[in-house]
Amino acid sequence: MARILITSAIPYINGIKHLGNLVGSQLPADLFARYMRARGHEVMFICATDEHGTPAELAAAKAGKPVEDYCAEMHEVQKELAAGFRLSFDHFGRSSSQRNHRLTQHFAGKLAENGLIQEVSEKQVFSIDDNRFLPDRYITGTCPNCGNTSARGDQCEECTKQLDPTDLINPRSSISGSTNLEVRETKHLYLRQRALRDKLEAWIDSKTDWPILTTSIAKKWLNDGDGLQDRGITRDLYWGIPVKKGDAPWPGMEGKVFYVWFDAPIEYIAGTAEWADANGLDDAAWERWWRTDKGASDVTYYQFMGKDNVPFHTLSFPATILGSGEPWKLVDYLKSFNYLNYDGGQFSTSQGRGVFMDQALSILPADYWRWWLLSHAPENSDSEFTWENFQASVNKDLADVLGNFVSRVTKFAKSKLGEAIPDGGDFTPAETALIADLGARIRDYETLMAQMEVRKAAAELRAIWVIGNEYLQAAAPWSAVKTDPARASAIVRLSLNLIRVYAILSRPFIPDAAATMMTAMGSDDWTWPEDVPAALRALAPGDAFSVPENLFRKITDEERADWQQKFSGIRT
Ligand code: B3M
Ligand code: ZN
Repeated sequence: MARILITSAIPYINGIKHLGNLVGSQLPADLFARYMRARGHEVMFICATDEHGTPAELAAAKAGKPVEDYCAEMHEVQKELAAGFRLSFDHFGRSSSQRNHRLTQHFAGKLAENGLIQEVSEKQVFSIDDNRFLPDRYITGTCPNCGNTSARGDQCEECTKQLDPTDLINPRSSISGSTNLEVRETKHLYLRQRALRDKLEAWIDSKTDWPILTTSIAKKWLNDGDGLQDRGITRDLYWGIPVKKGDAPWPGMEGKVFYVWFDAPIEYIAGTAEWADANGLDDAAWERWWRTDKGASDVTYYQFMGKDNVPFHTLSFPATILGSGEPWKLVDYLKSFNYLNYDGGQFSTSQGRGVFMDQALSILPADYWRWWLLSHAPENSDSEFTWENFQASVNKDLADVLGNFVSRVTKFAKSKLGEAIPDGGDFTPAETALIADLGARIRDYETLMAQMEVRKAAAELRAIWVIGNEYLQAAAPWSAVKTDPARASAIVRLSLNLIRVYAILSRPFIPDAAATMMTAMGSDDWTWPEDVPAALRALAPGDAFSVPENLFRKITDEERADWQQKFSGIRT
């Protein structure tokens, strides 16, 4: 039994995530976690909400709520949606937790001790009426390029020109509207990533098994232009983790917080500590996942994320870990994803374009989405969600192939042989062939799942479902029952056992349908089918089974057209 640590990129707190976000991190991480648990490994699967930074402050202001309240509410919303999608986190934490405060301050303190923090003086806009420094995007004014009167201090959204706040004509505070602004000197902390460049490069070079997408992004950032840059890790914001050196104050840094991207990945560790706290366990319980001096040297750590998050996880976060000089666990394997597009364009949170997690669950149960998203995961290139494709996949794969097999077998068995597992004779060449085929495919499926080849694993699973239908078609118990009832019993017995095996194999993808299948077979034995012939005799003859309700329904053309229309515009 191995010990497997899995983290998914932690979603921003400001708003509900769309399906593109889901398939790029949390969902494939869940697939992998479920698979590894099914194989009997010890799994720790952590996610959280990413709660700090300007976007959180702005979203709270827009909602007219104190940022603390806004984050607490949105955390609950995201947690519930995660549960709705059956994301099986061991803990869904919060980057604003006290655990993360302490750990973030701890890392900053260690980095400072090791000479890796530089204090830099900068000029920044101070709002006298708001009594605070303003981050660039908190300043509004007229764009010198196109005349847009509500350009932001970092960029004009009309003409897309990148701006400095001092470029703006008639600048004003986005908080109060005040024009009473002046430029003042302020100090910020920089993480000296350049000093860690060689260490980072050697570490990345040692990861020869990483997906090309991951390595190419990491190398690009390591080598492009001037190469790895030192990075500001503090901000003048109210909401965030106060800048401290461990437990001690940091002179000159009063009123400042750490940059959201400094504390967010540390939440992976803090989230595991939150898990221990929530379960009444001591520090040793989470440290054995993260500290190689405290038991984590036999842990394999996997991260899942969209490609835009790769630089922070291959350079910045490792710089924090390596720079601390302490024996914290570094990621072993980083699985990254391209983007999922939506119906001829992009999913967009700011524009409300696409299908969002709450909307998806309001029209169909989680399994339908899980299956489509995972079987179309944007692994080797961007992929696209269209309603036609969604309808076709659901109707063919789930309803026609898997659902139909389960329904045909159970209905036939019940009507001709009664509602108990029949006693069947020995396997004939037809069953032997099925077992050989199934066995080979299951071993393939295992390999693909272990390699996190999500799309290929889905295709293999579908092929496994197909061979059940083919077997049933060829064995034709409906004919056999007239001439050779014992043979019909044997076919049905095997087919019912196959349903149980399908439940086990399919569970990482479609956990609810898997549970329905298992319950219908009157079993709760989720043992992985290492030994296929044995697994196909696992249900005891005489035990009751039942005909499950339709596992999957088909999506009609009217529904498809209706949803296409409903989600074509902009979310309000
Ligand atoms: N919150 C961005 C995102 O949700 C960011 C990830 C943080 S991972 C430590 O895509
Ligand atoms: Zn402009």
